[in-house]
Amino acid sequence: MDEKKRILSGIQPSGALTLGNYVGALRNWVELQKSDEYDCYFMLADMHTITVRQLAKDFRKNAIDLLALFLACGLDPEKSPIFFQSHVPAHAQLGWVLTCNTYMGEISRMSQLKDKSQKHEGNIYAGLFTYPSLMAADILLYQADLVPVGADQNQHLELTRDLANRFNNAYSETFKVPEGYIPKIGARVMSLQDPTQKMSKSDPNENSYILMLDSPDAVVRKIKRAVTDSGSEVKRGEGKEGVENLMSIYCAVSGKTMEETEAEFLGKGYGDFKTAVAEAVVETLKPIQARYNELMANKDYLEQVYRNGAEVASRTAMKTLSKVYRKVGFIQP
Ligand code: ATP
Ligand code: LTN
Repeated sequence: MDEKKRILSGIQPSGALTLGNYVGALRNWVELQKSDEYDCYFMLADMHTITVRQLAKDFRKNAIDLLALFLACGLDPEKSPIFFQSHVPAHAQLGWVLTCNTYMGEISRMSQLKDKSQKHEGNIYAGLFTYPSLMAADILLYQADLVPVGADQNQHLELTRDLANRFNNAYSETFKVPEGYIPKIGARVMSLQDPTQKMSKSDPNENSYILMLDSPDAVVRKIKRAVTDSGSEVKRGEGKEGVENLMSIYCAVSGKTMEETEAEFLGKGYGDFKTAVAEAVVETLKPIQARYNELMANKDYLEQVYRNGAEVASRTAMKTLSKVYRKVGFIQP
């Protein structure tokens, strides 16, 4: 019997991937998969993306782009299914059952709902509201033990755990109650222009984020322009959030600790430090971008990856869904 712990995570194909998505989530997926200690499922959360209106042409491009980036970052489709959420109907099916077990009160408290409804004011669909119960379905369908995500997803994970416990108590043991896996460094990469805000691909100011596909020139320019403070010391501290954010980016891509970084730049100014951060980021992105370009030239391979992924994922998902349907009392078809 397979004793390995299960992992499920997802990223939305809602636009170009940022360095925040990479160090907060994707990079950890690669490490966890490599460790061979887990049985992993990696999902492109395309059904979540349509909670905000998408232009079909751009949406299709973003979806294939993200798949190629998953592979370019090192995810191995031979080891784990990599699939589109919309290709596994059980997500929508369990999502509905869980929506019917979610209180209006608890779902209204989600802070991502508040953020996104402010951003899309006048254009807020009900899917944005019920989105967390679909995310819970994504996780619970696979009986995941661990969910590697950035810190901003904590609240959604809490709700997932509450829903799992609620269902288990009401209908008997059905779902594994999952834990989050949130990295120590890079769980919340901040905007380069405003270190009180999360780095976000939907930020209108393109100097605020680094994209995984940014050219070396763009990376250097954006890091040079990043907000620091009027001091000159590379260290953590009150009022030094901008520097600290650059330090955590540096640590995340170089593998160094914050202490090592402070020691390395002792007596040096922000100019030297920013040059080093930019170089380290460029070096991290270079092989990923090269691999991405190769993969984008091989659409047949990408298609094979997601088709195969959906087939394997569907089998696991259906096992849970059938149990749930039986327990809630649906007549067997
Ligand atoms: P948006 O910025 O448009 O709100 P998003 O990037 O937050 O989108 P996703 O693409 O679904 O949303 O996020 C995918 C993963 O990346 C999640 O695990 C999320 O926690 C993580 N993530 C997103 N932004 C950051 C960040 N700035 N720092 C660390 N992790 C992040
Ligand atoms: N909600 C996440 C994306 C997401 C996800 C998931 C993450 C959808 N389903 C399941 C982990 C597990 C986001 O917007 N960042």
